Amino acid sequence: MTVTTKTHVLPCIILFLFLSQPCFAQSPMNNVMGRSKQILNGKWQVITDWYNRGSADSYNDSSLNKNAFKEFRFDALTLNVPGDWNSQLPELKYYEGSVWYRKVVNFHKRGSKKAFLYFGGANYQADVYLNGKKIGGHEGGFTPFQFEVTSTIKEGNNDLIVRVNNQRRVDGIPAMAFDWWNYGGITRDVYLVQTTETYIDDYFIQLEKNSMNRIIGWVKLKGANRAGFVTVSIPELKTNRQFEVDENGQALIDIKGNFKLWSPERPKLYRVNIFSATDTIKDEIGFRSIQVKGTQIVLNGKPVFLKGISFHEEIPQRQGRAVDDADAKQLLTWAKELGCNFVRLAHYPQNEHTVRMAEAMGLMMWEEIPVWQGIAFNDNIILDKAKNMLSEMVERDKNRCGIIIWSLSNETEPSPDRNKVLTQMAAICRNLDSTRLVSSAFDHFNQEGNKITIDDELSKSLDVLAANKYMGWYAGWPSKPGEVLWESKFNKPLIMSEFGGEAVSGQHGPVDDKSVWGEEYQEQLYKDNIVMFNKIPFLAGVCPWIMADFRTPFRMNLKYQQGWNRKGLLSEKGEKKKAWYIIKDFYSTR
Ligand code: GCB
Repeated sequence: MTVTTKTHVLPCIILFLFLSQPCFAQSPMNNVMGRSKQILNGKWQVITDWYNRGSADSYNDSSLNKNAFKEFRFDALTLNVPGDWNSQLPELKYYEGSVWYRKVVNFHKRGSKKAFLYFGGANYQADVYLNGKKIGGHEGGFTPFQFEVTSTIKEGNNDLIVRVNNQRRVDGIPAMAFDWWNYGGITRDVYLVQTTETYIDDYFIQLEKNSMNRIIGWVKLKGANRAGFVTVSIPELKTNRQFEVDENGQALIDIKGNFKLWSPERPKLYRVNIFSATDTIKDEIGFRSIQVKGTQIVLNGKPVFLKGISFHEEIPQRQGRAVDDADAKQLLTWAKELGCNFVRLAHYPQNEHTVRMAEAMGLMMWEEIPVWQGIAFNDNIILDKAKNMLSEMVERDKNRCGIIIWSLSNETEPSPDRNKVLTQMAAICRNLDSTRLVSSAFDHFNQEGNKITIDDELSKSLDVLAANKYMGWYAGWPSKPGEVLWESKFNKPLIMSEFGGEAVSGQHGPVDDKSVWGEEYQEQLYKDNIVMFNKIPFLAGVCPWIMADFRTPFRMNLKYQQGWNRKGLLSEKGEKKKAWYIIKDFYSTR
């Protein structure tokens, strides 16, 4: 047993690095929620490692050998998982660094099953150790990761340790500055999943692009005995079809049916059961078609106007991350109350609970990866990292018909490096999933007088154009709102993916003076923007920024902001500002 004293810390780390194998997360299994699993949520013991002094070795067996001297030892300090650390301990409000988490996991092996540790998300970098061995690491705060632990986990108690670090980094995604709170921690559910030796790892069951009655997809098995057939059944349609598994463990699916199509008005989901020789998985899946025709977005063959709202994965009243179904319900109920048929999940893949609930509530979704301003596109590593995040997002949510748009980035400055990376990303995205639309939100336009032209070359690689334009807030009006002329060099639909302005709830002032942060100014700004929107012939949707005031160290105006971005239609307490009613009215007429 290593006794770690100050003088021993460094040799300990070196020894540890030498002994540990480089290991990374595997791509996570699909539909973890539908699996047989042990939920590892709850209180985890923690150690805050302010100066990053810890090595895994320092933490091994701390409870098993109580007499050993430990400078770092897990004791009475705990944090809830899932949860951010910033809102749980006052001294961690602004903390950006490492926290070590520990959980004793009681395990009982069932038959010849395989075991996996599955993390819904940990912000930003996670390193995972089981019974003193590093089992892998993961970078990226908003997508799931898993490790197979069949040979590492033992019957009875197991020591699971996770080091989470949320320091911002130049080559991170997002990078050094972003307009939201950098909540650190194991912010999503943790599961210990048991599967059969050969199991259904992944599947893609959606309508073929442009079709309303044909599913083209696949089921993938993992394990030693993959040969044979899989069955896909949709009991409500009396569909029960067998498909042969090829030598790579993949069965191609082709099912024709008379589906009731999913739509915001009727968010129909079907029970879909998938069987292999040794495994079964159930899901609720909807079917719809989404296309672009000229400048229109077309849902199930009919043009649709996206009545959207953006929100962060945050419960403002609690000043913390949204973590579960109850939190998702609060955010999505607000969106429904506003009259939305669409939500922009800003600015990163949000919790699977939220995505599933939004779909069940009839909300179309835009999901994006946190490629947000200031990204080091000139660094070769960025493409790899963005690619990982994109595929982890698409892999998790590709069976959610509510998702209609994958977005690659937000407000990136046009440059050869940026164009190269994002063009490749668009191709990668379509390769992962050819059935949805691809977009990216821009804030660079060619403006001359009252004429704003969308001319970003990256538009060629996108299906839907998206503009973040703060008319009346960051930019003054160049003319009367009804005289602003939007033009586009591309025959594609446009979503006004962000617009708005700040107001402190309960603060009042003149409609034409933004310096007082009054609700009346924000209300007028919304009215003016709507006048402008009504004149944009290729506008296919709008998405105000943002549903509720949100916390961000970006916003330090001591009088009005105090660490809050005040562009919410709702205050941090959920009070409706005047602008809320303007959008609600607008949506009721579209
Ligand atoms: C933007 C960003 C968003 C910010 C917002 C703002 O353009 O996309 O993340 O929070 O503006 O409030 O300025």
